[in-house]
Amino acid sequence: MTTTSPLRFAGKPASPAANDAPADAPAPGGARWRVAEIEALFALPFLELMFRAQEVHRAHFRAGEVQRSTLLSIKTGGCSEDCGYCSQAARHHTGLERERLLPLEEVLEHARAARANGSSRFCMGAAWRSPREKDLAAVIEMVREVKKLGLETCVTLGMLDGKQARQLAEAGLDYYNHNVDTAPEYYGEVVTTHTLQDRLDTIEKVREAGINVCSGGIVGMGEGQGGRAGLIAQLANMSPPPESVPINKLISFPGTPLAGGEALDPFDFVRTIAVARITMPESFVRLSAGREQMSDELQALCFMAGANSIFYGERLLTADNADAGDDARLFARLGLVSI
Ligand code: SAM
Ligand code: DTB
Ligand code: SF4
Repeated sequence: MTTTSPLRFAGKPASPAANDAPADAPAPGGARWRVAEIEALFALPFLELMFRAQEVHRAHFRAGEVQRSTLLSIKTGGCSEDCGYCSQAARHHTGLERERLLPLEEVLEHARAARANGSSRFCMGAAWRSPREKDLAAVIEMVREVKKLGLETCVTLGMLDGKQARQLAEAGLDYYNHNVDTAPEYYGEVVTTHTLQDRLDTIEKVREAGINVCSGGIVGMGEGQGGRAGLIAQLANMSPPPESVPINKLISFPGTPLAGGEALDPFDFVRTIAVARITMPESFVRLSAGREQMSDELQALCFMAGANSIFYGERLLTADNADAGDDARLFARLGLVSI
């Protein structure tokens, strides 16, 4: 089972030259990782790749320590954007009920429960292209109050301008999540209502405001190994790379354009984690969406490959997450420690 026939990405990469250059040629624009080098990592025999990822992981982190974040969708559905994987796009008919921004007290109840469950970070997600002034003011209040509970805060609200990023920084926001999601040459095949450059601009504004960056992507959209190499290259070549790198496995929602594609070889998911670990040695690599469909053994391989963060708790945004009780048992069986 491999992703040899791309789902939608039938076209050739827009800039094949970068892929064709010899691995020892100087990287363009001062980039530290050439796509060809990253492709070479993906092409390593599985056990060799795992060994290298473990070496890098142990040189930078204590093995077995896993950070836990809990997610809450604070504003669900009805999004103006057309991201091909997303259950929350208004134009996709996924049967999802659109909801208003949650009231502060309800958010705090979830945050207290997350803290009681041993999460160190609380991530609030909103299905917006970008936040309106009134909505941002309400989210800022949530950030302030969640921080008072002693939790790290993360929000993902869509595109931001510089002023909005500074406002969030002033409220003490710790992380902003904004994913690049796939390789540059494929972005336009997945989303048409905004560009990859829009997303990179937001990430830059977040960075300039002094907020930690959480940025990653989705695998299993039919992108192939070259597409996964392009995704990792973008992230690893950010200066600095994101502090937090969520690697999501596509959750296939009936009614979305990307539903029903060919299944990803689970080892290719593990390879993506390992390559992220090797190329971003100091970042937390998060084993993110799709975990509820993974066996304990597959998750253990992801931890071996260098994943050291998970989403913990019963829900992601609109999809179910792995069961918290099962996670606690898995941590005990593997001797993992939550940080
Ligand atoms: N609207 C904001 C945005 O697009 O950044 C925040 C919410 S959006 C749902 C956050 C991220 O969730 C996306 O960038 C994508 O990586 C991930 N995601 C969304 N739907 C997914 C799916 N079906 N499978 C895997 N990951 C998904
Ligand atoms: C990220 O990279 N993954 C999270 C978080 N950032 C916001 C979201 C996953 C969403 C999975 C699909 C859903 O629950 O709707
Ligand atoms: Fe909207 Fe974010 Fe979903 Fe795209 S990924 S449709 S921007 S909620």
